[in-house]
Amino acid sequence: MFKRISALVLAGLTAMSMTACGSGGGGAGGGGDSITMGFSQVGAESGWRTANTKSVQDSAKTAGITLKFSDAQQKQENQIKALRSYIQQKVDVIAFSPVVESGWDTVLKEAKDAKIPVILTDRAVDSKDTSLYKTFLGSDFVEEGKKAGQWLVNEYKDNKDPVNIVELQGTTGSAPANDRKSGFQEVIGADPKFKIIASQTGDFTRAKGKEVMEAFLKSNPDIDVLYAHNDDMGLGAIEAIEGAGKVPGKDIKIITVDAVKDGMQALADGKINYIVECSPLLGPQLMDLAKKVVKGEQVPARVVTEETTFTQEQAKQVLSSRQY
Ligand code: GYE
Repeated sequence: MFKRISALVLAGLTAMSMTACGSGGGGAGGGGDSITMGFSQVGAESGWRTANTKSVQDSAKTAGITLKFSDAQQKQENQIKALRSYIQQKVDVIAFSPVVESGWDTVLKEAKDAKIPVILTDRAVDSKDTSLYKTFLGSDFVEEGKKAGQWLVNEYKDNKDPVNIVELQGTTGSAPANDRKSGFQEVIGADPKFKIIASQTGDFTRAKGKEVMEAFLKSNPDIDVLYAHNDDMGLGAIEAIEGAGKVPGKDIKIITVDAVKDGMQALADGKINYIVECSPLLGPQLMDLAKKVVKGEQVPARVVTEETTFTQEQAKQVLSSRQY
């Protein structure tokens, strides 16, 4: 049962006067105890995102939560609009995966004033006021960057020559791009032989990953390693590398993050050398947290997803059972 009775009564009145969509907003109209969640997704930029969206939608169904879902096409302004519309509709809880880290304080304050709890899922915000959201569920991206760096340090431990690295960054200003870069840098920075000779965003997409890698290959004849912040950009880059007559995984070693099926296939095929896992299956935990915050229960301020890493051999073993 809800604790936010007064908010609900208000929600009910508003819903009756304002909307006819009958989606059970705020438990409105029916007076039942079903929860309505407004979820603003980043976009559909990668295999990871597709799996994440499916996980959220499936888990909402299983949990009996009514989901209002919107896709922001990687644009912050679209997400802010979606959040405002959820506030207006007086949903019970808002969950969103912020495309970039900065610039959320105003709209989060609006949600707080409307007494709608907010859950950050997948990506973080840099708001100083942590009372603007209830919890943040997602991976530790700095740790992922470190794992990528550690593999590289180990791979080149007997090598004295410079190692020329190119980096395909995720969406500029996003938490995973910022953190995967800094975690990686922290580990490889301890040895001056590792040199990042080019680093640019590929927006987490395959098409942009290919395009930027083509440019890298043209201006840098001597690339030893590609570090791509996700599988999709790595997969696009593989096409560029093959197009330039080089062998991915051999002439250029490739490290990526995510471990979606297509990435794992390329790893098993020897085209990628190492993948740091980032799980998109956040739906079940998100729904549990949503139920708790709507009831007014305490939840941990941070819930970190458990993840592993994969070598080529390990990819061959788990590929057939990979869910996404
Ligand atoms: O790694 C990438 C997606 O935020 C963790 O976003 C997510 C990242 C994921 O586009 O593939």
